[in-house]
Amino acid sequence: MSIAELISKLNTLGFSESAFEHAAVDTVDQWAEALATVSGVPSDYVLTKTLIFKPKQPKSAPIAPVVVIAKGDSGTNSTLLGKELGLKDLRFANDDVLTNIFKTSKGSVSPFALGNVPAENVEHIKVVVDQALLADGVGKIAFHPLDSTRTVFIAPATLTSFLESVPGLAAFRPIDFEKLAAAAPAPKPAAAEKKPKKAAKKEVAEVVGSAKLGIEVTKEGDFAKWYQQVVTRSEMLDYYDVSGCYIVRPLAYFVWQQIQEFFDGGIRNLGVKNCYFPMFVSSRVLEREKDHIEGFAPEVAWVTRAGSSDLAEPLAIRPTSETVMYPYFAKWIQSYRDLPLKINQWCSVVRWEFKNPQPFLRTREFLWQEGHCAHLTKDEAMVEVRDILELYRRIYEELLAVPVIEGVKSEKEKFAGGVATTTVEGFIPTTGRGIQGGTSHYLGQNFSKMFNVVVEDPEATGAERPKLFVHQTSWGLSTRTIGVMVMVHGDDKGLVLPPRVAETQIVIVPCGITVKHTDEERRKLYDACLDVAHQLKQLGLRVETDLRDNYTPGFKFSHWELRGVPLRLEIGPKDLEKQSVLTVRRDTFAKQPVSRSDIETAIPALLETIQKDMLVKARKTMDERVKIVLDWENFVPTLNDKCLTLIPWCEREECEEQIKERSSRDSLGDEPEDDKAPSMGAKSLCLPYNQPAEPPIVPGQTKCIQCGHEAKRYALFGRSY
Ligand code: 87F
Repeated sequence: MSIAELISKLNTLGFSESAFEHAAVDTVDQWAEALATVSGVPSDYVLTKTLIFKPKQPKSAPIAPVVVIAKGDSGTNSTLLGKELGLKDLRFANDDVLTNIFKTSKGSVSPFALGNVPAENVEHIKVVVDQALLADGVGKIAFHPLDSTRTVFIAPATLTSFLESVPGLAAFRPIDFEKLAAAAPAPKPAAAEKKPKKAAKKEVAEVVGSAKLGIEVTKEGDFAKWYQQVVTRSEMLDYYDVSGCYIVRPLAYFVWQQIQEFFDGGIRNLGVKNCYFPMFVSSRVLEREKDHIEGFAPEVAWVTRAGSSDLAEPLAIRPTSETVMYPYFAKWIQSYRDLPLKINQWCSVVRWEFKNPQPFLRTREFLWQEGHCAHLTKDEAMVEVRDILELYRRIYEELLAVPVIEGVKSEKEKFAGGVATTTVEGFIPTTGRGIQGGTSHYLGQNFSKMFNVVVEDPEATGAERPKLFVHQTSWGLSTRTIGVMVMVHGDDKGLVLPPRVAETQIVIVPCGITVKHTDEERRKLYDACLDVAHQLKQLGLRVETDLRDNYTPGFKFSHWELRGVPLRLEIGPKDLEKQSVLTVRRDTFAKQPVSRSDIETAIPALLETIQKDMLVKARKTMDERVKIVLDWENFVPTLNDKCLTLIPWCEREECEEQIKERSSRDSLGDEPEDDKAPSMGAKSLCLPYNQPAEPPIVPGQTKCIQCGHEAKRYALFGRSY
């Protein structure tokens, strides 16, 4: 059984989370330590140990192992257990038994290894389960899903269902190890063993609950940890007790609201209206478009119960709203005069992914907008697809100062339900990976045929007017935008926010007040800070004044730097005398005095400069790291230099699969840059609209760098999120 097979089996038994990855562990203590560094694990869980014993038996007897599934800190004395089970001389099973019967090895033993036991051996196995794992109130139980570098947290009921599902396995036996030890003549005190485990658990809780101040790692040094610390410690986001779900705190939500405001204005100009559809989808409606939903089905979350009673019909939670909306398109569109129909909704969607969750980038519930339109003609629909893509580009570049590459997806990467997918692709320099930023699809008539969204041909004459299926578009952009922005601009001090989306654009910090200064002098300085703040607020700028008297200026600088505030104004007694303020940019830390009389022009201009410079800098980095590659030999080395590639490509799906496979194989043995990267193959990110001019693709002459077929265009390939 593979890990994936095990997880999908557990899914059928009530388990709906993902496995957490960590360093390989051999002991319960190491396990606790490893989990303490993993984000998103449940706040309360029980560690376990699974022990495989073998009684002394005649050689001719079939091997009859005893599998003990116990709480990590339960005393599992083999002599007492042997007595209880009426077995002589219980000993730990040797490696042969682990390898040949359970197909596992020492550090990785778990109850799930029972799923590997050949049928002829299963009937001889005894399974013992520690009562302490089955008691009321036990939350989640931790096991390795066949491999000690991963952990799943499952409910006790899932464990028992799993055991019951192993074909041929006799009933398991619950044993109260505490009672067993207490009843024994000379019980070994289990207390000594218990203490360190409790301490280990506390450590987990402390790490989860801690509110450390700064960023403890560098962006280059440990990017995954850096990102996690930046988003949490800047107070953009917090972890939640449902794995893969996060709280979007005001600082991040403000960014989202700026995006909403901009995009709402943009789509209003295009004649799109906002609306809201319910989040629940009946299975009948969801599955009406079978082909489209098929590949996505494992990610659909279902509500099956209300209170204590099962629903008559389970309800899906929307992962996207095509099938929710289009039956109503069919109802509302009766004539070509009802076209175009253009609607958008801002909502959250749920996709129960099992890949590693990442704040903003991959979360099980996320905020997005989804637009859905119906047109009479393909041309009209295509214009809209591109208009929306242009708005997405502007959100990235003009609001978030993140450069993107626009293009069209390959056949393999497009939305399977549609005809063509256009995309804006971002780039994360630190990992060298591309990231899909937003997609705008031309759905053609695929959905209108499925949902019967038809009008009469306005051009036709006579009584029998032929029906025309409408041409549809759909487009979506999510809070992933925020994660991309953080990854692109953040630095070792924390978040760096572009002024247009910063909740606080300017922080004013009084400086240079010492014990030598009088209360009067302090008050004058504070008043000056408040005056400047007032003046700037009048201009519509978002300003904070940090007059807290229990923190030093240095502490305040770090506080606001961590939170990404684009501009700091320092005002000290000397500045008062000179009638000036000192400006300090968050993006460059450049300092520049500004005269009080110039504030109203200089500060807004400086914010604009910061906004512009952030994009220029990010674009320069991206441009340097998007490389034209003209032969396969340079493909993987270029990826390994943390670059994306532009390659002459044949655009065949088969070739794309080969590129992924070959680039993954060729890069084995690389420095691991994060958990996924070492052997990650390259995907096509898009066929950019803006094609390199040099060297030109010559029809009939230029070859695809992978397969040698005729190259059609340059394609952007890279490792990606
Ligand atoms: C996950 C589960 C079920 C993506 C899914 O891109 C269905 C889907 O249809 C699914 N994940 N998709 C494709 C979404 C296509 C399209 N929908 C409107 C968008 C933008 C907004």
